[in-house]
Amino acid sequence: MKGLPGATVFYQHEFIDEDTANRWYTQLTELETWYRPTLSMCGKPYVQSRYIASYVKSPSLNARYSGHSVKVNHPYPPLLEEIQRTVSERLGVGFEHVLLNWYQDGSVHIGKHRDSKEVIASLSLGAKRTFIMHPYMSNGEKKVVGAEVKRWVLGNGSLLVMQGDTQENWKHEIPKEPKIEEGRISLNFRQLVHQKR
Ligand SMILES: O=C(O)CCC(=O)C(=O)O
Repeated sequence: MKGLPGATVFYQHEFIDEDTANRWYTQLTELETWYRPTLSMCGKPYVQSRYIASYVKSPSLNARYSGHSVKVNHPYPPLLEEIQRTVSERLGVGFEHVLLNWYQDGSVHIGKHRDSKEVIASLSLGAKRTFIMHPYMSNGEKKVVGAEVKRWVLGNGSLLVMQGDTQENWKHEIPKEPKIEEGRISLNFRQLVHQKR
């Protein structure tokens, strides 16, 4: 992806075909493990607007985001095995963990944040949503000189890969888009997980 100095980001708009993306979206909404995570900010609990579900390949692994533990499930259901196999085979990268985010409509969002440094491959299913990358600021200065905010639309069946120094130098978000009535699920495959439970 051009225009993102200090980041290594790949984006493919039609990674999987629309029929498969729609079928996977509908089937994934039926998972029984969805829940809304609670983050604690300044000692107060905040229930997040999106539902998440998380699976690990090995029961000895766990996952944390923004310093918070995520409820992990094991084993992967067959559909998630199939989806992860498709992504891994096409990229030539194995993954140990998947975090699913379900944005039920455009009022559901995820704020600006950075993730851990491992390769993250993110498959989008359902409604198109805007993705925004913001230069990371440290002591009032951009970590990468000349970096500017970049936004584009993540399509149904698209794949986004972030790796290298991306998380060091950039934040990302999915902002609210109140006019969007349809839902979107993102599957975020990671190599993660080096902390034992
Ligand atoms: O839904 C997405 O595409 C982004 C998800 C994300 O940034 C995260 O789970 O940390």
